[in-house]
Amino acid sequence: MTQSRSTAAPMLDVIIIGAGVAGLYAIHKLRQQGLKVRAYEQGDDVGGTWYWNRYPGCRCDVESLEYSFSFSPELDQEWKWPERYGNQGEILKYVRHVADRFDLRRDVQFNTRITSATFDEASSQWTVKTDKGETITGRYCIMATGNLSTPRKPDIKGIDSFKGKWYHTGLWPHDGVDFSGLRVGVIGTGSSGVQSIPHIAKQAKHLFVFQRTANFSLPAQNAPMDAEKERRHKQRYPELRSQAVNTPFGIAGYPPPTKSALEVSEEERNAIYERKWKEGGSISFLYSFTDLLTNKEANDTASEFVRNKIRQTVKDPKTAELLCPNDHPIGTKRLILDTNYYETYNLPHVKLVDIRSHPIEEITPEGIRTSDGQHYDLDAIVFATGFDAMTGVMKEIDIRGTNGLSIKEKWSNGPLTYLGIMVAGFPNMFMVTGPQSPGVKSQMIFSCEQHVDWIANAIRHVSERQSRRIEATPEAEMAWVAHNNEVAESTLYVMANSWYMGANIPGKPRVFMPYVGGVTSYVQKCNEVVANDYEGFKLSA
Ligand code: N01
Repeated sequence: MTQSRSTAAPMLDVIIIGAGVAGLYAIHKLRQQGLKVRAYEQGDDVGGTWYWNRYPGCRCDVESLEYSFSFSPELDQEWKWPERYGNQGEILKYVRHVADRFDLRRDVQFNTRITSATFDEASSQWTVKTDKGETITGRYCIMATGNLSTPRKPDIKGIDSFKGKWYHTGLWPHDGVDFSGLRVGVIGTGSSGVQSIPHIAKQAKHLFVFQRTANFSLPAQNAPMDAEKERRHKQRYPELRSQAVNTPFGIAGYPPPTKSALEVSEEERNAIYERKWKEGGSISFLYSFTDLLTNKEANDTASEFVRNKIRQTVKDPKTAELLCPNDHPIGTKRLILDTNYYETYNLPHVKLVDIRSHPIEEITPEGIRTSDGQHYDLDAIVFATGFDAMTGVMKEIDIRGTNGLSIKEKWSNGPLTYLGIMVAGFPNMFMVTGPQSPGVKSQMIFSCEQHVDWIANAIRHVSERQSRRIEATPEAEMAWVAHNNEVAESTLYVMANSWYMGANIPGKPRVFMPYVGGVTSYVQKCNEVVANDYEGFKLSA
């Protein structure tokens, strides 16, 4: 009989789970504070989401000059982004460069999955276990585990009987996939599906897109980096970086709207939408008017503008109508940026299959059968079916706080956090961009840095107070969750069956998870908490 080997590693100040953008910055920041840290990473390299999501067409929807670390002015000046929006390969190259330039890899253990994390009351320490049989202890534990880290393959009858190859966009093979000459089915039309479909269509002999819900997508208008724009942006980097905090999404440089969509004539309104459409980008479009995310009537004007664009682009009127989203206001699900998505449906070998009217009944050894009796013969299936977002990864690790309470039990009716940073009953455990923080509704790297800086200060504060333990109080947590829900309810976001709501996972509690009160008010709140002597947190020896 073999026994799993259990070795005791030396105690750390901070255990970091994940070596994506958040984990890497946490290593850098906390090491500067003289702390002994180590990150544990499941993959064999750094990069997190940009390491796993290698599907063709994967590209960031925030411009590359903005989607980057801000902690090093030298890095800001040195790095050259080749395109307006970074593609997966470019962004991964950048993250790797950051890891090397700041010598971060020496504090990362790769190919290591954390299976459990347990808080010990007596010592005020966390003990984590790895899939390699190691046991590590540390004063603090930082969950730098990302929000979209748990890819989800749907539970479709017969799924394991398929004789061809299948792929998930969030777990794409590192050496790529050649679809040349193949009959391919893509299930899912969120960002991953919409970005990959035009690329898969370039190779496949036949492409069937199985769409349950149509989503809004805008043209990215991606292009090679404009040298003059880059020069001007780099000149103003410090100013733009500090302005980001005074914006709703943590992205500076977009003039905020001043008028309601209902205040202007239809002609003026459409001219503004047209200009934004040509400029490309979701922030710019959502900034057309003040009330697109709060007033349904205002939102309808933008939704209809985009639906008309789809009708003008897609030649077959029936396909165009199926591609027109009509179950949610524009922007209440992640607004997608694409390159040639709608145009792809004009290709003769690409067919949209409406699985809203005729759901997938089963996956057979040879393909997919829908409820109208149609069978689609396939050589490969691509699941672009998304993630168990925001809470999935936290629930996959057996995390236990005081009294042995697990995070899974604590969050059985949806996530409960204070500021999206801590959870009452889980002392000394911090989350980077956890639920109920703006994370996924902001420029992600900005929010990762803001949280890591806040956490680093909190750790320093605990030690200055000669305490060993910091935890959110249940009262502060309850008030924050209520505030989060109240803010969400005042917007149109709650009208969409999105992953923000947990709606994509059967049985997952329907709770609106991100904080949508905007980056400015969120950061103000975080700063106020500190100014008020860590209001809502309890320190103890
Ligand atoms: O996942 P999704 P994603 N049968 O959940 C469908 C970020 N991201 O990977 O809507 C049939 O959005 C599902 O249909 P429905 C970004 O934040 C960013 O595309 O549930 N269909 C939907 O169409 C994004 O929002 C970038 O009816 C099923 C799709 O699968 C987030 O990641 C790029 C199904 C899932 O869409 C997630 O995007 C990529 C089933 N059983 C991702 N189950 C950029 O930066 C699910 N679907 C640009």
